[in-house]
Amino acid sequence: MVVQPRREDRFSFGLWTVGWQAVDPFGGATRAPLDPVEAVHKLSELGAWGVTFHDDDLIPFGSNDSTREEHIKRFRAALDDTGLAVPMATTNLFGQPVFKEGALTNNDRDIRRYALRKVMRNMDLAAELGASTYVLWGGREGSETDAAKDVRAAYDRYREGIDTLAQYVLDQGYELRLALEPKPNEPRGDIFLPTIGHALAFISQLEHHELVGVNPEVGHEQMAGLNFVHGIGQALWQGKLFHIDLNGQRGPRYDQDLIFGHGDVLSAFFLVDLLEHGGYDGPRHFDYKPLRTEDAEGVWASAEANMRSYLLLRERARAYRADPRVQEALAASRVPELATPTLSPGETPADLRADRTAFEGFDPEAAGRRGYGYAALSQLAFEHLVGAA
Ligand SMILES: [Mn+2]
Repeated sequence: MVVQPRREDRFSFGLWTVGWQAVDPFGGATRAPLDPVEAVHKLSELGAWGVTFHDDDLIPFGSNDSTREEHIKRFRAALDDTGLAVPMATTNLFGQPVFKEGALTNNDRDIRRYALRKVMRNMDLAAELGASTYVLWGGREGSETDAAKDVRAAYDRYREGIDTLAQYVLDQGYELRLALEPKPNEPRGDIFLPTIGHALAFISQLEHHELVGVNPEVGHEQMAGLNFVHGIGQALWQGKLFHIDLNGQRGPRYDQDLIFGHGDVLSAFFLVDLLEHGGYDGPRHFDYKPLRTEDAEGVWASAEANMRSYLLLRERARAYRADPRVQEALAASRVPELATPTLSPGETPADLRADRTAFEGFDPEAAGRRGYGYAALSQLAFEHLVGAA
C-alpha cells in the first residue's frame, strides 16, 4: 500500500516539534537550531498542510520591533513559497523565568497583565497569518505546594484572563476560536485544568464560552491514566473539540511526546476511527518530540512517521468499519442500539412508570445472563489493526 501524506489530509506540525533541540533535564542540546524557514520547506516537501508556532519559536524572546518584523517577513515568504497554512498559533507563557510562578494565574498582578499583552500581541500575528484556532496551554499555571495558591482565586483569574482574551478577539473582529490544552503535571507539580473534563467544566463558567473549546493531547490524558478516546468522545459530544495534539505515550510517567501510534497503539486505532467517523474536521496536528538520539535525518523520518502512522491507522479503521463481520459483531453486541433513546417519542416519566413491560414484565435475571460479545468484537478490531483480518 502506498502511504503518501497529502495536503487534503490536513496534517500540521508545531515549529517546536521538529525544531526541538533535545534539551532535557539531564543534558544539553543534541541537535543544532532549526531555521523556521527550513522547517516550513521540509514539512511541505513531506506532504504536511500546516505549520503552527509559539510566538517565541518564530521570534526570539526580547527581539526589538525591527528584528521581529524581519523574522515574520522571512516566515511569511516561506509560507507563500510552499502554500503551507498556519491553522493555529499559541503563546509561550512557560519558558521565561518571569513565568516560573504562572502567567494568567501568577500571584503577581503585573505578571498577569504582561502575560495577557504577550498573548494579544501574538493573536494579532495569528489573525494576520490566517489562523482559526488560538491554543492556550497553561503549563506553568499551578503549584508544587498547596500553600502557594488560593485555588478559587486562581480560577477567578484564569476565567478573567480567558474572558479578556475572548473579548479581545471579538473587539478586533478576528476569526479566532480559543482552545485550552489540559495537562495534569510537568512542568508544574500540579497544573490547573489537569484533564479534558476539568477544562470542559471550566469553559462552562466563561462569559464567551461559545468561543472556547479544547485542544487535548494524547499523552497528557494518558499521563493521568485516563482513556483518551473517551475524553475526545465527550469533547466532540459537547461540540468543543476545536483542535487536537496527536502523539504517543506509554502510560503514567513523564511526558514522552512519542511519534503518534508509538505508545498505546490500540487506543490510537480507536482514536483515528473516532476522528474519521465522529465528525471532527479540524487539523490533524502532531505535537511530538523527535527522540533525543536522532540527527537531522532522524527528525524528518520521525515527522514522516507521524503522518504515515495516522494514514495507516485510518486505512485499518476504514477496513474495520467496512467489514461485514464487524457490522454483524457490532449488532450482536447491541452497539447501534445505544443510539436509540431510552424513552419513546413523547413518553413521559409517568408513561414509563405505567409501562408494565419495562419493570413487572421484564426479566432482569435473563438479561443479566446474556453476554455482550465484546471479546469477539475487540479481537476483530485487533486483527484489522495488525493487518490480519
Ligand atoms: Mn506533551
